[in-house]
Amino acid sequence: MDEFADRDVDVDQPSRRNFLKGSTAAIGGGIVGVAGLATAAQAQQANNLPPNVPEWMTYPGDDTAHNPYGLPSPYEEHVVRKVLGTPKTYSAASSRTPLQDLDGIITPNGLHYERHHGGIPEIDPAQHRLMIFGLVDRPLVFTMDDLKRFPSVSRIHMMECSGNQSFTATGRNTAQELMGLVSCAEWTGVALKTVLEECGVQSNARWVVAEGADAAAMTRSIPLEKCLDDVILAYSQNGERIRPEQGYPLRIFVPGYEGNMSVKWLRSLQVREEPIYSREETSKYTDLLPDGHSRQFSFMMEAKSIITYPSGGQQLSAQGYHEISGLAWSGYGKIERVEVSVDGGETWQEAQLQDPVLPICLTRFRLPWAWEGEPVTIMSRAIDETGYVQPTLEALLDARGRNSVYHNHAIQPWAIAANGEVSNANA
Ligand SMILES: Nc1nc2c(c(=O)[nH]1)N[C@H]1C(S)=C(S)[C@@H](COP(=O)(O)O)O[C@H]1N2
Ligand SMILES: [Mo]
Repeated sequence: MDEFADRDVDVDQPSRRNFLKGSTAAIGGGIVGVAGLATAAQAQQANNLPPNVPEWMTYPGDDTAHNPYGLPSPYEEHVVRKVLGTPKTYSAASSRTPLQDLDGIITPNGLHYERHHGGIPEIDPAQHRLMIFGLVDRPLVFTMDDLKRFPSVSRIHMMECSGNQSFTATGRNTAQELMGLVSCAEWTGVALKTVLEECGVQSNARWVVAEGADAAAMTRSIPLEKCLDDVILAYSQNGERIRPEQGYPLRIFVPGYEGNMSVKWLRSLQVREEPIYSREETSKYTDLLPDGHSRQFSFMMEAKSIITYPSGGQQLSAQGYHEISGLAWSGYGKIERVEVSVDGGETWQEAQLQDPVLPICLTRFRLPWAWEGEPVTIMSRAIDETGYVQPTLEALLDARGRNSVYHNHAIQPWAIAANGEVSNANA
């Protein structure tokens, strides 16, 4: 296992001098107030604007329309997951989180990204079992009720597909299209360590093989050491039971590792001496290096970040003050620092990190910025608590060659045109 293979990527360390040079972000321009009413539609709506009493204050709200399970405002119906292209079948689809439309760090459950290889199975939790066998003293079969009787744990973690921002992607422009295969939720369940201890792991055991109860029978080998550390058998997501898309009623959640290790609809765990070398760890999810060897295994998700405002497909409405905002994360732990460049990578300024800053979790960053109306390229780079600096695409390609599909964690630059239009500067 060579988890550190790509951590030798050579990136310029930010210098103190560059910080000072870049930190001229005086907040100019002011915030634009309610402007003149330009269109007929706006003029019609003027009746609802101050100082008038808006129409919706003139009668009681319609409580017959009460939703037993609440939905967002109809005015937000554009904020949805998105499937790229026209997938042949939805069962082999991935759908992406609209990163550019979300605030904070938690992904609402209906917007968590999805990736499934054999569709979403409809599982009756009363008939679902988790079987643990192999190198254990007591092979056991657990019902969902059995698992809920164990002491529980809750942790907020991001999860990212190794195919996020894939090296082979073309024609993508928004944050959602480019990097929407990352999401973040509070996961609740039982520590795998607790359940494995109940079964009694034998001394020659090194790996745990997780299998899903979907038509793809997704199967991955996880190092035992990781399983005894922070892996969760999760049954809840942001407080409610895991959604069917996310693995109802049970998934294994492997913090910091590529998303495909977090097997959904978990039905069995086999404790072994060797990995099982499943389809997902031979024909897929390996990374071909220039010398013809493959990186095996490439579990870890590296430090990464993306500016979500302003980002591709958006338009700056005015010159002057804008808050640059985005997300950073690392499979190795906490985000230490995020730096933002508003001059195409010449100089870098330190962004503010919004609390909480949690390990293996999306971290929100912000930087006040005055746009003078000139064309600029903006970008962010994450530095995690190991000191690792998110590389440029060129540095990453130099280190890894051009055969890889997965694990692109390069800096994502956005080009802002003089008219305020924002687009993918790599396109
Ligand atoms: N059983 C099963 N588990 C699975 C998959 C699958 O197809 N079947 N897809 C994997 C992949 S590739 C990823 S990236 C994550 C996606 O999890 P999500 O759909 O909850 O976002 O689940 C992983 N677990
Ligand atoms: Mo994935």
